[in-house]
Amino acid sequence: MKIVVLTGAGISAESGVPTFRDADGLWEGHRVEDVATPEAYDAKPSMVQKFYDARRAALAGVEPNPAHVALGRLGEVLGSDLGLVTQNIDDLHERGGSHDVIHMHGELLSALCRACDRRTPWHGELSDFPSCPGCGIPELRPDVVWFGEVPYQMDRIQGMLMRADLFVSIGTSGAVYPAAGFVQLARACGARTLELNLVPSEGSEQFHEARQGPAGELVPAWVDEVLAEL
Ligand code: BV8
Repeated sequence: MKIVVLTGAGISAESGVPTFRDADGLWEGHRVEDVATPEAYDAKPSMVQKFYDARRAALAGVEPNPAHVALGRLGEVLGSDLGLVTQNIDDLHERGGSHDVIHMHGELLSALCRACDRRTPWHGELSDFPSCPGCGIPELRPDVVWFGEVPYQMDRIQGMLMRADLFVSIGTSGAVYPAAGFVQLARACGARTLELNLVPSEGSEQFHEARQGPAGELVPAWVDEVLAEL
């Protein structure tokens, strides 16, 4: 049984990581277009770097919740038959026991050099514009996909969606593309589709089944169901 899971900010909410659209549209006091676009970075690099420095630092104070751990358990059993794609840039899936997580919007704990394109694991700050360990040029930016930029590993993700028997979307508002379109591709290719979310998302109608509730409760229960059927 091939399963593809897509997660969004809602799966990390119970760990204390703020979501994007639950806090009256502001994101840690910023409008998305002021901090998550290449134009914003070019216009105010320090402000954007500080926004990500704060989120990177906050990771040290949060823990995976039962939803992350349940998906880790599912991956232990299914191995490569589970594809885990996340829109989140935190490392809670990895710390919850998942392997080979596809971060389609990048990762907070990685820095991307605009001069040489190298990626470097990064746990500290970038707003002091350190030199790239690879080329020595101080052009390191957060290794995240901003609006208008191309999400990572799209070919791999689309191949997984076309082969999936089941597509499950967890904790995402269905507001951002191309992630919000995955359910359509999976369904068109014959997969059953399930949404697990606190409230019905913008795309709820496109799923065969939608369950509402906190991920910390819904995801472990769903994983138990799947494991019982194997
Ligand atoms: C691209 C990374 C081309 C950085 C992010 C007009 C129409 C349609 C599309 C567009 C358009 N104009 C422009 C576009 C494209 C644009 C887009 O979709 N814009 C939207 C706003 C209209 N997309 C892009 O630019 C993307 N690139 O399209 O390139 C392309 C396409 C295909 C192939 C090749 C090339 C790039 C988008 C990536 C932007 N980067 N983040 C960072 O994180 O700082 S997006 C950001 O918001 C997050 O990464 C996340 O992915 C995204 C969506 O947020 P969610 O994760 O869903 O979180 P949200 O707060 O919205 O919702 C939380 C949900 O959880 C809620 O439903 C809530 O009810 C639920 N919840 C809360 N608590 C719980 C819970 N559920 C369960 N349990 C709980 N406890």
